[in-house]
Amino acid sequence: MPDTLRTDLDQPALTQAMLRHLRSSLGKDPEHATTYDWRMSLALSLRDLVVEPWFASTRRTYDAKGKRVYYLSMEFLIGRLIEDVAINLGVEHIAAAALAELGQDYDRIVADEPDAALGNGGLGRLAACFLDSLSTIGIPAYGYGIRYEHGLFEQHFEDGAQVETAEKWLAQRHAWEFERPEVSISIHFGGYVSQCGEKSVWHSDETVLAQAYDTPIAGWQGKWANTLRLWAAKPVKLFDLESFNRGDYIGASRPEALARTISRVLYPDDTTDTGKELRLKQEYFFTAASIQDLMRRFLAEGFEIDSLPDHVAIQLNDTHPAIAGPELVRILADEHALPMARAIEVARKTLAYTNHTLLPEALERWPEGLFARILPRHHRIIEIIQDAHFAAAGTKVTIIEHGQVKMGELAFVMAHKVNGVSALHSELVKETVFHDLHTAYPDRIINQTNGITPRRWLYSCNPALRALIDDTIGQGWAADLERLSELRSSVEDAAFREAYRAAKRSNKERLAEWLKARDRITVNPDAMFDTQIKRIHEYKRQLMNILETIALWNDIRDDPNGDWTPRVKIFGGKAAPGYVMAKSIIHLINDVAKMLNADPTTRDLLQVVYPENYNVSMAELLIPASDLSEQISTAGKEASGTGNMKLSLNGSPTIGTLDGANVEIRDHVGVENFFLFGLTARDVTKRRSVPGFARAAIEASPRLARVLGQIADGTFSGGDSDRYAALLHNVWDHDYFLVTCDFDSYFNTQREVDGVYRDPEAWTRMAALNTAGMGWFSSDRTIRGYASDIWNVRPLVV
Ligand code: KOT
Repeated sequence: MPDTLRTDLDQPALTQAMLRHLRSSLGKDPEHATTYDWRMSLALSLRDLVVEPWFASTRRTYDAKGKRVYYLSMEFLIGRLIEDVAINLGVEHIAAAALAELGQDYDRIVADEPDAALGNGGLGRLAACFLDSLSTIGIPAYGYGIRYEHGLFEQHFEDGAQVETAEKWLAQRHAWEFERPEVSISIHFGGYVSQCGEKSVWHSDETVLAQAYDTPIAGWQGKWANTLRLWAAKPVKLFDLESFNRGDYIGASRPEALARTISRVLYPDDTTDTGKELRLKQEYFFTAASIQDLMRRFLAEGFEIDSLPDHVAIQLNDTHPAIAGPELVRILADEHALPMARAIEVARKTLAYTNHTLLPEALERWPEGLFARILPRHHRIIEIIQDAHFAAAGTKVTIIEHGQVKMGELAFVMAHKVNGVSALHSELVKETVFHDLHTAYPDRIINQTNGITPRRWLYSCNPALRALIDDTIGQGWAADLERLSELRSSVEDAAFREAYRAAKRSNKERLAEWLKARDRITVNPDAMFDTQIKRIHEYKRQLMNILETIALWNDIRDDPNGDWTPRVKIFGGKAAPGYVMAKSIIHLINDVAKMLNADPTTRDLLQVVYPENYNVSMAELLIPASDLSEQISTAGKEASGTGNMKLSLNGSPTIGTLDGANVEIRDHVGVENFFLFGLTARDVTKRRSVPGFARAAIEASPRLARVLGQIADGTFSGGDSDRYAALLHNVWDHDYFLVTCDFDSYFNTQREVDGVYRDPEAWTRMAALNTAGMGWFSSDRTIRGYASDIWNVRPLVV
């Protein structure tokens, strides 16, 4: 089947649809239409095309009485949708032609769309890839989340330091959603619980409404479309007229302001625990709305209440929706009179939980007092769940302990399956965070290695490589990514390698133009583009990368006529606003960039580029243009990584540690096509127990010692020797993430990379074998794994 679908839609029809929307939805005539107006009319015209498959999918699910999957996630990091939808419907060329006829440029219109940035990083982007795959495979599914008024903050650099401003994606109309005022669900907080005979009655003292907004998510070739349902918080009483009439205008709008606060803003933390009351309310708000909504749908079909697990699978994206356990038990027991033990059993068979991190600071815990005040009935139910678990498993693992409610333990106990997100991570989950629970329930923890959607992360973002793959192995690989292995036989063909290089070159030129236009930065596309793009975190070790950059700069200055391999070091990523050390690392990268990029002896050989406000759309530009992928986390700390998959798929070999999914990527692309360095997870644990390990490593590495000395003496901070004092103290005396121990190994491996890059044929072979080896990392494969091993659902379309 060709990679195009809507053969019934031709370009004149789309042109007419856009002109119609321009008039009737935007109220504009073509002469006065702005870029925004054209973009909206294109988006609305494309949305119209999704509606029919969307209705058909819903009908099909009802007719088949199919089991539905509910993916509960605090985050959906979607990015732009126009290109995504156009590609999935196979109308990309028609859309470009229609716009051209209207005197508009497709690329400019597409680039005008703001990113839907309802997530922080990997966890949220994974949820978005899963939505695409669920629809592509044809599994009846709903994504449930929060319609944040403000997504992830915008990042700016002021004198090299990160400054945050509010993101405003909803300042404009959002073209893709359908508002559902009729789907308004009451969510309760606070109050007390009374006993009425056997029955417990929760008398809450605060209520807000959860109102639904639906976005259809069409899969590949538009054969199936699921729903992303996001909840916005609204007040029960919009306006306090009594206060207004008294002249208290602020008091009059207080109910609305209070309620709306719940869905106002995405928490900007990635892998840290914020422990704020509002966060707990957000978690309960969207989870309770989702559970009520799915229960209503389930009951409307007339099934017996305890057949719930046969018709519903609920997946918890980390512990943020873990309150789903007690909430479901509450509904089954309190509202449907199921005996408590049976309610717990039914809920457990329905729920499953994905763990995304081992970092202790990210494991959610709530002060018991706060929890009991906001959710008194759930607090009591958790005590009952804990007692039942004690009785059944004979373990000492508690859910409530030392005045804290531990959401990881709660999610584990209430799930029939718990999964990690890479082979290594899943083993570490068994050995570390959930060791005792794993012993008590040995079949519960399984692995589902993450994946990425090849539609967005190759087909759409890399048209040059897409065309070469089409020419080489034919079409159809975008929904059958393992077919990329057919490229292997072409890698020895010099003409293929030439074409592969040309595709990479054009992507690098595209990025160079974009950097020039946006940031007035000039980069040389002949240099190696060496890319580290991800959240800024100590465990991801951007610090090690910038220290290595300084060391290389020193070496070049010591021998300016040496045989150096020109590099552009590209960084992208945001730090949580309250994460002081991560912000200091950002400042250092920018300080180093300023110094190095101004050095006439080295700047053609080594450049540092850090474009501000990295997001999904920027990733779509950077990834196809990259030559080398930096995946250098301390072994055992990165649960999986998915950027590592995107870069390798697009032809960037990895320099990396044996961490997360790097291990499996290396197996798939071949160990000879992966630059491995550093300590293993086991070495890391051992090394940490050696007293003074950091100091010893620095003293054994003159290169590293010199770099640290330069930072200390203010070389990069205009003589300010205080700016990085805390950071340096941490490196010398603490270094929990073992930057010092891996430094030499990393530096030397980078020089190996230089050697291979100097041989374009060898490098192209390696890059192409990365593309050819990455088929397994499609999120379609991941979703099929969840469907068979956790959800027990089958696709309704083939
Ligand atoms: C954030 C807060 C609490 C618990 C976990 C997180 C978290 C984990 N946020 N993002 N992650 C990342 O999830 C990705 C998808 O599984 C992984 O690839 C990545 O390694 C995690 O760091």
